[in-house]
Amino acid sequence: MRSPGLLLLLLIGSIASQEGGDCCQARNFGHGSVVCVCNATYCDSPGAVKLPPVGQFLSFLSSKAGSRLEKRQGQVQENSTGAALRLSIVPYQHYQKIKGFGGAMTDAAAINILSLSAGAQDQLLRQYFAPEGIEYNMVRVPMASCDFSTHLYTYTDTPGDYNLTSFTLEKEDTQMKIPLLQKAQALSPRPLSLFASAWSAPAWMKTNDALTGKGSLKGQPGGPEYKTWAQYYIRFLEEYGKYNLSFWAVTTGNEPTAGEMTNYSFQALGFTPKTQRDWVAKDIGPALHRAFPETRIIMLDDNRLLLPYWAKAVLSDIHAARYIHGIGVHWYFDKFAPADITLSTTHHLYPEYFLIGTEACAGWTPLDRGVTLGSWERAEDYAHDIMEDLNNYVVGWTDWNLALNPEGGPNWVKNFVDSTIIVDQKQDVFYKQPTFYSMAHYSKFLWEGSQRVGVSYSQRSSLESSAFIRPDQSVVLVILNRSEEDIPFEVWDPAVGFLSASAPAHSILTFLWATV
Ligand SMILES: *[C@@H]1O[C@H](CO)[C@@H](O)[C@H](O)[C@H]1NC(C)=O
Ligand SMILES: *[C@@H]1O[C@H](CO)[C@@H](O)[C@H](O)[C@H]1NC(C)=O
Ligand SMILES: *[C@@H]1O[C@H](CO)[C@@H](O)[C@H](O)[C@H]1NC(C)=O
Ligand SMILES: *[C@@H]1O[C@H](CO)[C@@H](O)[C@H](O)[C@H]1NC(C)=O
Ligand SMILES: *[C@@H]1O[C@H](CO)[C@@H](O)[C@H](O)[C@H]1NC(C)=O
Ligand SMILES: CC(=O)N[C@H]1CO[C@H](CO)[C@@H](O)[C@@H]1O
Repeated sequence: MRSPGLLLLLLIGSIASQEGGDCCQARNFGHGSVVCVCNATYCDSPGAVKLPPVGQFLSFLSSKAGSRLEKRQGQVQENSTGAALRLSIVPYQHYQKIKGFGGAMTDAAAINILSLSAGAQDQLLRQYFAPEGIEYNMVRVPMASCDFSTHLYTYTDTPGDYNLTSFTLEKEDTQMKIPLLQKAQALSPRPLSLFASAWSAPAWMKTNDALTGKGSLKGQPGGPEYKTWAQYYIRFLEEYGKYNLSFWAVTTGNEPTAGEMTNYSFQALGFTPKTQRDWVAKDIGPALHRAFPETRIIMLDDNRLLLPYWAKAVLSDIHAARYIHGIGVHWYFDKFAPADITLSTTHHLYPEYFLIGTEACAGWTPLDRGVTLGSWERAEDYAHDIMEDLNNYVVGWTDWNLALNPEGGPNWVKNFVDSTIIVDQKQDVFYKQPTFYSMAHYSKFLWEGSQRVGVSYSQRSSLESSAFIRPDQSVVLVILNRSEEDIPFEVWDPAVGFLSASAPAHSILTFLWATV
């Protein structure tokens, strides 16, 4: 018989691990901040967050100095703290509702995750999808190969197979991505919103007879190639459906400008705004509506600097617009495309279509290429871009590869980039990068259906912020300080009172409190 003392110890142990709060096993690689090291038996995790009673608030801090979702509980006060800077929540200013946050299950991500021991794989998936992790609810799934694959393939590489009789999923789907997606779904308390993006059509359907480089579908929208390409999407959804994986949305294709204007060294399929518009109106729109009426169509799936131009070209046509639900944006070149004149302008022109981030990664520019373990600069780039998007009507943000190796691959054209989780297979460990926590500050707290509200500043400040009311009426406030100084401030929510706070230099803070 077990002694009551041991039982009590076991109980306390299991409560502690469910509630998280385990410390980051920090490792400094000399790039500004630290990574958190996880293995088959240990990983720091924020735990399931319980909303404190009215009158108290929680704050979570991550910083360049090394804090990682460090939890504090505080008392809401009746009176102002006297701080010069006051951020007031303006609950009657209502903006967009949140869809969610996530990453992409590429071939490379699946290869890396599966290279770990079973225990470490489980830890990694829990970090993203379980209630004790950062609670991703969206996953982007490439249809067939992209640059983050080890070889070139589509699901119908038999020339002239317009009826798609040879359509088959690849082993990357059946043995890697699908089992991992099923595990992710099993860990998540809510249904995951999957969305699919294709990089290239089979070579035989294309003007350049290749998956890579500059080329588009042969013929015209409404013609055999465009029709078959729409049916290929339907076949993909049917095949994944056999594994109980249903898709919330499909995009009209990854980066259509890549195959149209540039000679990409990897998989691409060119569309102009006109061919995208007409393909939706004549082919994929009606075909998807017939076969999968619940599945959304997201147009663009390319850089926001193309807005509002592409939205106008596609959505001003009622035959295309009736089938489209949202506009997907990538974050590359965001510095040259101010959020207000791209995102907000598009929102005001087409308020009934949601805007959503469908791809972003660090380490993609020639001057700053690949993995940098522990970079806080990249964490700030993420946190800033997400906040800027959210403050300009974007409803969700999807990171690129869920996991990469220390080189930033595998990638068959050596287009290596960074990821929120870097897998070191040799040591059976994975590193959670600072960018992982940037995602966490939003993904863990902003449930689907949370609505952005106003924040008013008592004085000018470079402190960035975004506030939301969740479906249970609790408030989430995310604060980003990208500067060197610490200055105290207070938050005023007319519904509850004053919160005394301070954002350390180079930090991300999430506040959470109940109002009812
Ligand atoms: C896993 O990490 C924990 C915490 O750092 C450590 O105590 C343990 O020895 C590690 N396990 C292995 C197998 O390395
Ligand atoms: C808040 O301010 C009022 C008016 O100045 C004062 O009467 C009250 O005692 C203060 N409450 C607290 C908790 O300090
Ligand atoms: C495609 O299917 C149609 C109808 O079943 C058939 O008439 C046609 O011959 C098929 N084409 C090819 C290339 O197999
Ligand atoms: C799919 O789900 C159904 C019902 O939940 C279940 O009966 C079936 O076994 C599942 N199939 C697969 C392939 O997981
Ligand atoms: C595109 O690039 C490939 C090499 O990546 C090259 O072989 C080909 O000639 C280029 N085509 C054009 C039209 O520039
Ligand atoms: C809490 C706070 O506002 N901290 C700092 C954030 O960054 C700005 C910009 O330099 C500083 O002025 C603040 O003191």
